[in-house]
Amino acid sequence: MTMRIVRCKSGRGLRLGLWIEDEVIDLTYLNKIPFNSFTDLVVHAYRKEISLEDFVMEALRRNSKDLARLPYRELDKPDKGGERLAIPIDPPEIWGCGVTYKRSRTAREFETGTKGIYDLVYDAPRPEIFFKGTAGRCVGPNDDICVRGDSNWSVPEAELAFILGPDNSIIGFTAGNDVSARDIEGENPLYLPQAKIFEGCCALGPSIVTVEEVGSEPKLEIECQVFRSGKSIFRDCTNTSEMKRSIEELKSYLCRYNPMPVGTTCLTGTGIVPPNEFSLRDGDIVEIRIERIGTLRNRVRRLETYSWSKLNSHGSRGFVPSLGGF
Ligand code: DO4
Ligand code: MG
Repeated sequence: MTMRIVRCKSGRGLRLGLWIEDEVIDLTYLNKIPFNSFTDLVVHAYRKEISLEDFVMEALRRNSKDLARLPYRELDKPDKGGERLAIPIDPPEIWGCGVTYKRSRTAREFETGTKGIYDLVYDAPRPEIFFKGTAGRCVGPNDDICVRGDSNWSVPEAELAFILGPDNSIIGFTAGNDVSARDIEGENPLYLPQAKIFEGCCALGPSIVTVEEVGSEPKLEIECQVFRSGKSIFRDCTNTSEMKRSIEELKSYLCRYNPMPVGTTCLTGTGIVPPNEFSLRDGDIVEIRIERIGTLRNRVRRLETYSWSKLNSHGSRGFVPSLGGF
Protein backbone atom coordinates (compact mmCIF):
# COMPACT_ATOMS: atom_id res chain seq x y z
CA MET A 1 0.00 0.00 0.00
CA THR A 2 1.51 3.32 -1.07
CA MET A 3 0.81 6.27 1.20
CA ARG A 4 0.06 9.28 -0.97
CA ILE A 5 -1.23 12.64 0.12
CA VAL A 6 -3.58 14.62 -2.11
CA ARG A 7 -5.68 17.74 -1.75
CA CYS A 8 -9.17 18.31 -3.04
CA LYS A 9 -11.11 21.49 -3.68
CA SER A 10 -14.76 22.37 -3.91
CA GLY A 11 -16.93 25.36 -3.07
CA ARG A 12 -16.26 24.49 0.57
CA GLY A 13 -12.50 25.02 0.40
CA LEU A 14 -9.44 22.82 0.31
CA ARG A 15 -9.29 19.40 1.97
CA LEU A 16 -6.38 17.11 2.68
CA GLY A 17 -6.72 13.45 1.72
CA LEU A 18 -4.92 10.13 1.90
CA TRP A 19 -5.03 8.26 -1.41
CA ILE A 20 -4.92 4.53 -0.77
CA GLU A 21 -5.57 2.12 -3.63
CA ASP A 22 -8.58 3.59 -5.44
CA GLU A 23 -10.02 5.79 -2.72
CA VAL A 24 -9.24 9.05 -0.97
CA ILE A 25 -9.81 9.36 2.78
CA ASP A 26 -10.43 12.83 4.19
CA LEU A 27 -7.63 13.76 6.61
CA THR A 28 -8.60 17.38 7.16
CA TYR A 29 -9.53 16.70 10.80
CA LEU A 30 -7.61 14.04 12.69
CA ASN A 31 -8.01 13.65 16.44
CA LYS A 32 -9.99 16.96 16.24
CA ILE A 33 -6.90 18.78 14.91
CA PRO A 34 -7.27 20.60 11.56
CA PHE A 35 -4.66 19.65 8.95
CA ASN A 36 -4.83 21.97 6.01
CA SER A 37 -1.69 20.91 4.23
CA PHE A 38 0.89 18.17 3.90
CA THR A 39 3.41 20.38 5.69
CA ASP A 40 1.00 20.77 8.66
CA LEU A 41 0.99 16.98 9.00
CA VAL A 42 4.77 16.78 8.69
CA VAL A 43 5.40 19.53 11.25
CA HIS A 44 2.90 17.96 13.68
CA ALA A 45 4.55 14.52 13.45
CA TYR A 46 8.03 16.13 13.69
CA ARG A 47 7.07 17.93 16.93
CA LYS A 48 5.63 14.72 18.37
CA GLU A 49 8.82 12.92 17.34
CA ILE A 50 6.98 10.17 15.51
CA SER A 51 7.10 9.25 11.86
CA LEU A 52 4.47 10.73 9.60
CA GLU A 53 3.40 7.26 8.61
CA ASP A 54 2.86 6.16 12.24
CA PHE A 55 0.94 9.34 13.04
CA VAL A 56 -1.41 8.98 10.07
CA MET A 57 -1.95 5.24 10.52
CA GLU A 58 -2.70 5.63 14.23
CA ALA A 59 -5.10 8.52 13.53
CA LEU A 60 -6.82 6.44 10.84
CA ARG A 61 -7.30 3.56 13.28
CA ARG A 62 -8.82 5.92 15.84
CA ASN A 63 -11.00 7.98 13.52
CA SER A 64 -11.70 5.48 10.75
CA LYS A 65 -15.50 5.45 11.05
CA ASP A 66 -15.80 9.26 10.96
CA LEU A 67 -13.62 9.95 7.94
CA ALA A 68 -15.30 10.61 4.58
CA ARG A 69 -14.11 8.59 1.56
CA LEU A 70 -14.42 9.16 -2.19
CA PRO A 71 -13.22 7.17 -5.22
CA TYR A 72 -10.04 8.74 -6.63
CA ARG A 73 -11.29 8.58 -10.22
CA GLU A 74 -14.22 10.87 -9.33
CA LEU A 75 -11.76 13.52 -8.13
CA ASP A 76 -9.36 13.38 -11.09
CA LYS A 77 -11.35 15.60 -13.44
CA PRO A 78 -11.25 19.13 -14.89
CA ASP A 79 -12.43 22.07 -12.85
CA LYS A 80 -16.16 21.85 -13.51
CA GLY A 81 -17.61 22.02 -10.01
CA GLY A 82 -17.93 19.39 -7.28
CA GLU A 83 -15.00 17.83 -5.44
CA ARG A 84 -11.85 17.57 -7.53
CA LEU A 85 -8.09 17.23 -7.09
CA ALA A 86 -6.15 20.36 -6.18
CA ILE A 87 -2.44 21.10 -6.20
CA PRO A 88 -1.09 18.87 -3.36
CA ILE A 89 1.05 21.66 -1.87
CA ASP A 90 1.35 25.46 -2.19
CA PRO A 91 5.13 25.75 -2.36
CA PRO A 92 6.41 29.09 -1.08
CA GLU A 93 9.22 28.71 -3.63
CA ILE A 94 9.80 26.40 -6.57
CA TRP A 95 13.33 25.77 -7.83
CA GLY A 96 14.57 23.74 -10.76
CA CYS A 97 17.70 21.78 -11.61
CA GLY A 98 18.94 21.59 -15.18
CA VAL A 99 21.05 19.33 -17.35
CA THR A 100 20.88 16.45 -14.89
CA TYR A 101 20.24 13.88 -17.68
CA LYS A 102 22.31 13.38 -20.87
CA ARG A 103 19.18 13.93 -22.96
CA SER A 104 18.75 17.43 -21.52
CA ARG A 105 22.38 18.33 -22.24
CA THR A 106 21.97 17.38 -25.93
CA ALA A 107 18.71 19.37 -26.19
CA ARG A 108 20.25 22.54 -24.71
CA GLU A 109 23.26 22.26 -27.05
CA PHE A 110 20.88 22.02 -30.02
CA GLU A 111 18.66 24.94 -29.04
CA THR A 112 21.47 27.37 -28.25
CA GLY A 113 24.02 26.12 -30.77
CA THR A 114 26.40 26.38 -27.79
CA LYS A 115 28.36 23.37 -26.60
CA GLY A 116 30.58 24.61 -23.81
CA ILE A 117 28.31 25.72 -21.00
CA TYR A 118 25.97 22.72 -20.97
CA ASP A 119 28.82 20.21 -21.30
CA LEU A 120 30.63 21.97 -18.49
CA VAL A 121 27.67 22.06 -16.14
CA TYR A 122 26.83 18.39 -16.81
CA ASP A 123 30.29 17.38 -15.61
CA ALA A 124 30.96 20.11 -13.04
CA PRO A 125 30.66 19.44 -9.29
CA ARG A 126 28.15 22.33 -8.98
CA PRO A 127 24.77 21.62 -10.64
CA GLU A 128 22.65 24.14 -12.52
CA ILE A 129 19.92 25.35 -10.13
CA PHE A 130 17.48 28.10 -11.03
CA PHE A 131 14.48 29.80 -9.49
CA LYS A 132 11.29 28.50 -11.14
CA GLY A 133 8.51 30.42 -9.44
CA THR A 134 6.05 30.67 -6.60
CA ALA A 135 2.72 29.02 -5.76
CA GLY A 136 0.87 31.76 -7.65
CA ARG A 137 2.49 30.70 -10.95
CA CYS A 138 2.00 27.01 -10.33
CA VAL A 139 -1.07 24.87 -11.08
CA GLY A 140 -2.38 21.50 -9.94
CA PRO A 141 -3.92 18.45 -11.63
CA ASN A 142 -6.34 19.24 -14.48
CA ASP A 143 -5.65 23.00 -14.30
CA ASP A 144 -4.27 24.85 -17.33
CA ILE A 145 -0.53 25.08 -17.83
CA CYS A 146 0.48 27.99 -20.04
CA VAL A 147 2.81 28.74 -22.92
CA ARG A 148 4.02 32.28 -23.43
CA GLY A 149 2.53 34.35 -26.23
CA ASP A 150 6.06 35.38 -27.27
CA SER A 151 7.32 31.81 -27.68
CA ASN A 152 6.86 29.53 -30.68
CA TRP A 153 8.86 26.64 -29.27
CA SER A 154 7.62 25.55 -25.85
CA VAL A 155 7.77 22.09 -24.33
CA PRO A 156 6.69 20.15 -21.26
CA GLU A 157 9.46 18.86 -18.98
CA ALA A 158 8.43 15.83 -16.90
CA GLU A 159 10.41 15.83 -13.67
CA LEU A 160 10.50 14.27 -10.24
CA ALA A 161 10.23 17.03 -7.61
CA PHE A 162 11.35 16.83 -3.99
CA ILE A 163 9.72 18.77 -1.15
CA LEU A 164 11.65 20.22 1.77
CA GLY A 165 10.50 20.04 5.38
CA PRO A 166 12.02 21.25 8.66
CA ASP A 167 15.84 21.48 8.76
CA ASN A 168 16.11 21.07 4.98
CA SER A 169 14.99 17.45 5.24
CA ILE A 170 13.29 15.89 2.23
CA ILE A 171 9.75 14.97 3.24
CA GLY A 172 8.26 13.76 -0.01
CA PHE A 173 8.16 13.72 -3.77
CA THR A 174 5.68 14.76 -6.42
CA ALA A 175 5.56 15.00 -10.20
CA GLY A 176 6.33 18.33 -11.85
CA ASN A 177 6.03 19.88 -15.27
CA ASP A 178 8.77 22.48 -15.84
CA VAL A 179 7.09 24.08 -18.88
CA SER A 180 9.86 25.87 -20.77
CA ALA A 181 10.26 28.18 -23.78
CA ARG A 182 13.16 26.60 -25.72
CA ASP A 183 13.36 29.46 -28.23
CA ILE A 184 13.82 32.07 -25.49
CA GLU A 185 16.61 30.15 -23.72
CA GLY A 186 18.00 29.24 -27.16
CA GLU A 187 18.28 32.89 -28.23
CA ASN A 188 20.51 33.60 -25.25
CA PRO A 189 21.02 31.46 -22.09
CA LEU A 190 20.89 34.70 -20.07
CA TYR A 191 17.17 34.77 -20.88
CA LEU A 192 16.68 31.61 -18.77
CA PRO A 193 14.40 33.27 -16.18
CA GLN A 194 12.09 34.43 -18.99
CA ALA A 195 12.12 30.95 -20.55
CA LYS A 196 11.17 29.42 -17.21
CA ILE A 197 9.06 31.83 -15.14
CA PHE A 198 5.63 33.02 -16.30
CA GLU A 199 1.96 32.47 -15.56
CA GLY A 200 1.13 28.73 -15.30
CA CYS A 201 4.77 27.74 -15.93
CA CYS A 202 4.71 24.79 -13.55
CA ALA A 203 2.30 22.01 -12.63
CA LEU A 204 2.61 19.78 -9.56
CA GLY A 205 0.73 16.65 -8.50
CA PRO A 206 -1.38 14.65 -8.42
CA SER A 207 -0.06 13.35 -5.06
CA ILE A 208 2.86 13.55 -2.69
CA VAL A 209 4.53 10.27 -1.86
CA THR A 210 6.37 10.37 1.43
CA VAL A 211 10.09 9.81 1.77
CA GLU A 212 9.31 6.92 4.15
CA GLU A 213 7.51 5.21 1.26
CA VAL A 214 10.07 5.56 -1.51
CA GLY A 215 13.34 6.37 0.24
CA SER A 216 15.51 9.44 -0.20
CA GLU A 217 16.94 8.43 -3.61
CA PRO A 218 13.92 6.88 -5.33
CA LYS A 219 14.33 5.11 -8.66
CA LEU A 220 11.06 5.76 -10.43
CA GLU A 221 9.75 5.42 -13.98
CA ILE A 222 8.68 8.71 -15.59
CA GLU A 223 6.46 8.87 -18.66
CA CYS A 224 5.37 11.92 -20.62
CA GLN A 225 2.63 11.90 -23.22
CA VAL A 226 1.01 14.72 -25.22
CA PHE A 227 -2.44 14.49 -26.82
CA ARG A 228 -3.68 16.79 -29.58
CA SER A 229 -7.32 16.60 -30.72
CA GLY A 230 -7.66 13.35 -28.77
CA LYS A 231 -4.64 11.64 -30.43
CA SER A 232 -1.32 10.85 -28.77
CA ILE A 233 1.34 12.86 -30.64
CA PHE A 234 4.32 12.32 -28.35
CA ARG A 235 5.24 9.72 -25.76
CA ASP A 236 8.55 8.90 -24.10
CA CYS A 237 9.83 7.43 -20.84
CA THR A 238 12.83 7.61 -18.59
CA ASN A 239 13.77 6.53 -15.09
CA THR A 240 15.28 8.65 -12.33
CA SER A 241 18.11 6.10 -12.25
CA GLU A 242 19.31 7.82 -15.48
CA MET A 243 19.99 11.02 -13.53
CA LYS A 244 23.63 12.09 -13.41
CA ARG A 245 23.37 13.46 -9.85
CA SER A 246 21.87 12.25 -6.60
CA ILE A 247 18.91 13.97 -4.97
CA GLU A 248 21.13 14.62 -1.93
CA GLU A 249 23.67 16.43 -4.12
CA LEU A 250 20.97 18.65 -5.67
CA LYS A 251 19.46 19.39 -2.28
CA SER A 252 22.78 20.25 -0.68
CA TYR A 253 23.64 22.80 -3.42
CA LEU A 254 20.09 24.21 -3.34
CA CYS A 255 20.28 24.84 0.41
CA ARG A 256 23.85 26.23 0.53
CA TYR A 257 23.80 29.70 2.05
CA ASN A 258 20.14 29.83 1.03
CA PRO A 259 17.44 29.51 3.70
CA MET A 260 14.60 27.36 2.34
CA PRO A 261 11.08 27.74 3.72
CA VAL A 262 9.26 24.51 4.62
CA GLY A 263 7.35 23.30 1.56
CA THR A 264 9.91 24.53 -0.97
CA THR A 265 9.68 22.25 -3.98
CA CYS A 266 12.55 21.49 -6.33
CA LEU A 267 12.28 19.97 -9.82
CA THR A 268 15.18 17.61 -10.48
CA GLY A 269 15.53 18.05 -14.26
CA THR A 270 14.15 16.37 -17.33
CA GLY A 271 15.30 13.21 -19.08
CA ILE A 272 12.54 13.45 -21.71
CA VAL A 273 12.68 15.99 -24.53
CA PRO A 274 10.21 15.94 -27.46
CA PRO A 275 11.67 16.04 -31.00
CA ASN A 276 13.12 19.42 -31.96
CA GLU A 277 10.23 20.25 -34.32
CA PHE A 278 7.67 19.78 -31.50
CA SER A 279 6.02 22.72 -29.74
CA LEU A 280 3.04 22.73 -27.39
CA ARG A 281 -0.17 24.25 -28.76
CA ASP A 282 -3.26 25.73 -27.17
CA GLY A 283 -5.63 22.86 -26.22
CA ASP A 284 -2.96 20.11 -26.03
CA ILE A 285 -3.20 17.77 -23.06
CA VAL A 286 0.03 16.85 -21.29
CA GLU A 287 0.19 13.77 -19.08
CA ILE A 288 3.13 13.08 -16.81
CA ARG A 289 3.03 9.77 -15.00
CA ILE A 290 5.50 8.95 -12.26
CA GLU A 291 5.48 5.53 -10.69
CA ARG A 292 3.91 5.59 -7.17
CA ILE A 293 2.89 9.25 -7.56
CA GLY A 294 0.24 9.00 -10.27
CA THR A 295 -0.65 10.88 -13.46
CA LEU A 296 -0.50 14.67 -13.61
CA ARG A 297 -2.75 15.84 -16.47
CA ASN A 298 -2.97 19.45 -17.68
CA ARG A 299 -4.46 21.28 -20.61
CA VAL A 300 -2.30 23.86 -22.40
CA ARG A 301 -3.41 27.48 -22.70
CA ARG A 302 -1.51 29.90 -24.88
CA LEU A 303 -1.18 33.32 -23.26
CA GLU A 304 -1.92 35.90 -25.91
CA THR A 305 -1.86 39.11 -23.92
CA TYR A 306 -0.53 39.85 -20.51
CA SER A 307 -3.37 40.08 -18.04
CA TRP A 308 -3.03 40.74 -14.34
CA SER A 309 -6.46 39.26 -13.59
CA LYS A 310 -5.51 35.97 -15.31
CA LEU A 311 -2.26 35.88 -13.38
CA ASN A 312 -4.28 36.17 -10.21
CA SER A 313 -6.55 33.31 -11.22
CA HIS A 314 -3.66 30.95 -10.39
CA GLY A 315 -2.69 32.92 -7.34
CA SER A 316 -5.33 32.68 -4.66
CA ARG A 317 -4.79 29.31 -3.10
CA GLY A 318 -5.08 30.24 0.56
CA PHE A 319 -6.92 27.73 2.69
CA VAL A 320 -10.59 28.54 3.18
CA PRO A 321 -11.60 26.79 6.39
CA SER A 322 -14.67 24.62 6.01
CA LEU A 323 -16.22 21.90 8.12
CA GLY A 324 -17.58 18.55 7.04
CA GLY A 325 -16.23 15.76 4.87
CA PHE A 326 -16.02 15.34 1.13
O1 DO4 B 1 19.44 24.91 -18.83
C1 DO4 B 1 18.29 24.97 -18.77
C2 DO4 B 1 17.35 24.24 -17.95
C3 DO4 B 1 17.30 22.79 -18.24
C4 DO4 B 1 16.20 22.10 -17.56
O2 DO4 B 1 15.24 22.68 -17.10
C5 DO4 B 1 16.25 20.64 -17.43
O3 DO4 B 1 17.27 20.01 -17.76
O4 DO4 B 1 15.27 20.08 -16.95
MG1 MG C 1 13.60 21.31 -16.49
